[in-house]
Amino acid sequence: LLDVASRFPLPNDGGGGAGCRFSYGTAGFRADGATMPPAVCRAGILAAFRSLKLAGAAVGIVITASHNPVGDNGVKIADPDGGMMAQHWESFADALANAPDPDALLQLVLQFAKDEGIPLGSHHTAQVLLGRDTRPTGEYLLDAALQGINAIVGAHAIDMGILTTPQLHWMVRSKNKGVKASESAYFTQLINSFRHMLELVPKDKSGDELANKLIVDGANGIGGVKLEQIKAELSGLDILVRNSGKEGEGILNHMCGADFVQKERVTPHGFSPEDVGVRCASLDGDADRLVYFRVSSASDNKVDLVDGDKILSLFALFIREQLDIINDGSKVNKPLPAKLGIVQTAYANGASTQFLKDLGLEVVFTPTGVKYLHKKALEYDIGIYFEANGHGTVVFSENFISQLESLSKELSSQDDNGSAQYHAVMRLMAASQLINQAVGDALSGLLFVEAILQYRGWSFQNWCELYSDLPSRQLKVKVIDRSSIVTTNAETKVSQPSSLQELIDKETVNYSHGRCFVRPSGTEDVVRVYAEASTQVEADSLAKSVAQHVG
Ligand code: 16G
Ligand code: ZN
Repeated sequence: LLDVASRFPLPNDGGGGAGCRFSYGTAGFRADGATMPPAVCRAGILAAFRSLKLAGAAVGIVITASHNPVGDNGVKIADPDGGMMAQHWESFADALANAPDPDALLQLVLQFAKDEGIPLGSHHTAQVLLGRDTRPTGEYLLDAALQGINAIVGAHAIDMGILTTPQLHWMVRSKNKGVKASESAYFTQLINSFRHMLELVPKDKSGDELANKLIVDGANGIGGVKLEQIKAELSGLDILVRNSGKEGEGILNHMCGADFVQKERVTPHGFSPEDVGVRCASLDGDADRLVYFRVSSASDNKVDLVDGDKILSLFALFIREQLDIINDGSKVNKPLPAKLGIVQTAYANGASTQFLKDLGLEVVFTPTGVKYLHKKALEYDIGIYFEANGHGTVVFSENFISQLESLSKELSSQDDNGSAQYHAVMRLMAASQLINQAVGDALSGLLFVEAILQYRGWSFQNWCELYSDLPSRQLKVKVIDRSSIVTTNAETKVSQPSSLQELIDKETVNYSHGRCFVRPSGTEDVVRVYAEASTQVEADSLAKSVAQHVG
């Protein structure tokens, strides 16, 4: 350990210097790629420890900075279930990344091992699967991670290569379930479950000629590369990938990708007025975010956006309908009680929340960040979560899956496998295979969207019309210390400074459908302001006046 730590000294002002202090935020450690090796090496040590603590279960390391510029990089750890690393280890992660010198690092590690009862020594094993995105610093950071892992006796690193973030999370989960954790197993699962979903589309639902055509903006990242690999096997879908990451097509996330399209609401690089009317999707640089859009007119570069909230609404509608079909079935002796929960954040457009509540669904809120939403979603038989920015998935409890399995057996033994109930059961089973259970996954989400649109015989227009978004505005405010703002109620209210919430309330009551909240960003040194109101002018004005109180 001493040896490895001395090979990766912290940058000069690291370990307490204000300019460079690593903090394990919502997305792990993230910074300029060139400054990352010490943090990534230490993340390797951390991951090996995590696996040792969990009796040698496989954990994961992903080297990516997602939608951020190509020069940035980052590292985060996946727990054995494929989800984010347990939150109570984050403070150890911070301490480890900022330990000022090799001796301090060694002391910290030994103390933590003692406090947590982590078994050290040659009889204990640890396994860490590693994946990285296409960033040029990835290979060099991978080496730093490997050195960190190998510094721990008994730890075994397995490099899975260049992958989307959700692929690596899926592999970690699969490995621990005793399922083959390879890329081909992942692809086979997507392709087969997508085919099952299409086989279950009612025969009368055939759309027009544009119905199967989809153009995908791959953000010049890894998602487009993977989609190119499997698209020929996705029968029933005609996919064209742009910004595919091929040499000369453009720079990762630059003027393209899900984050760009969702925030700027303009066409990504590579799209033109010729694409008017065609259904398009956009992934982010590591393919864990997905939004849809359509070039709105030939005269400007604006798009009609379908964000994470509307993807969630489509999923919720579909799942609710299948549950209703199952439970309305006269031949089912026992109904299938399912607790269906929808998880959103304060950024969810108010119109989406209203739409979901009008369907009679239970909608709950958590703070921003996948780790919070995912955890909440796991409390349900079927939990559907999405952030407006396109990160989300649907999680099915094991208990519910086994109930579906027994029901399908019961129905087919009664010769009922032509019935509507049986089809609905099979659709939910296929959906649970198609949609990534470990983490939000743009590729599996995209295929789920496409299957549902075909099932309903819906065009992009039908989907857009589910509800109309309330106009909204987001602003960033630079402050001296963003941690001076503390929020509560899933970030919808400010608790400190106490006077600020009163000021926000006073502004908000002046607007019809007014809603406004502020929160310190977890990834940038700013405070974010979000406002919503009946008109764009009002949303802008509400955001502006609240921003003045913050600044
Ligand atoms: C991270 C989060 C994302 C969240 C965003 C908020 C994960 C994997 N990613 O990118 O979910 O929306 O941070 O950023 O959790 P902010 O705190 O700067 O607004
Ligand atoms: Zn991402």
